[in-house]
Amino acid sequence: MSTTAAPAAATTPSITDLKRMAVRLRIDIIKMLGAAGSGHPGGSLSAVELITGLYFGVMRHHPQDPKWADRDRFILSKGHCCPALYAVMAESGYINPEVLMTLRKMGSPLQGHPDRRFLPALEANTGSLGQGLSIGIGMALAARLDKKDFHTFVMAGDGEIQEGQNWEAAMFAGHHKLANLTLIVDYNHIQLDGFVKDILNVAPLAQKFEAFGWRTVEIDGHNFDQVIPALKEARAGAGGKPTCIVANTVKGKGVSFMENKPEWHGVAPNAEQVIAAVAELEAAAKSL
Ligand SMILES: Cc1ncc(C[n+]2csc(CCOP(=O)(O)OP(=O)(O)O)c2C)c(N)n1
Repeated sequence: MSTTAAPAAATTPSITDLKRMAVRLRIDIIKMLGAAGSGHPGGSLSAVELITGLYFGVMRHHPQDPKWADRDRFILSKGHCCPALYAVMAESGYINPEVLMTLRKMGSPLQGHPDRRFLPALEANTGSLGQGLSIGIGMALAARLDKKDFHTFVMAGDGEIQEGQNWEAAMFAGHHKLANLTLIVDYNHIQLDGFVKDILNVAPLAQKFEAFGWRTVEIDGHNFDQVIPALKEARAGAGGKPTCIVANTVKGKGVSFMENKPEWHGVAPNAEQVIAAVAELEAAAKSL
């Protein structure tokens, strides 16, 4: 059990600082996946601004005391995109940055899908899609019962939303008005091997969640000017309902040869591709 008091409120970095951080995280993700030789670049890259906004703009958390009882919870339900989570955890101070390059290696705390046995600072083991929202509901209910004001954030993929368990969970959270719960859907329009609209369309997503009793907001998930206010309003429990943030994103964002291409869902870049991707990202950082 943690005994550490609440950390001093951190000042939110400027939008320019957040953008620079997002580029750094994308470079980490590419290098980690290149070193591992396997993994999921597309959905890791699409989630970067959302995860950066959470860890550096909105969540109350305490990297020096990961089990601080009043911390906000974050569950990456689309667990295959953990390179983005590990990169932001390193940037925050939960993980030694040197460990990032051990991704997917035997004995590494950074397993191919988040695993608390090896990295206890994680809130949940994920990777079997469709379960994160239900786990988050459990945490939000516990907060209500314990009269604690921490918030639980869950991130799911748009393909993942096809899983039926999400809809039972959505119905439950809406019915119980779990305003201390936020679902962020990384709506990058692509799932494992094709476009969501062609395989099993989830649209209109915001209207569906509204019908289940949620407050919904649609944003550009790469624009910090939209990401930060949407996360802050959700954190505040606006509307007295759970919030679903439908974040429109681009799979593979930031690396032109990966953007919007289903084939980059679950293939690591080779050495040449790592060099090209990092060069492109570094060039983008210079113009910020
Ligand atoms: C229950 C379950 N079924 C299948 C898979 C295999 N799988 C891994 S990623 C993925 C596609 C996920 O698509 P999406 O949620 O859109 O993720 P993103 O595009 O953000 O990577 C699938 C089917 C899984 N991990 N879990």
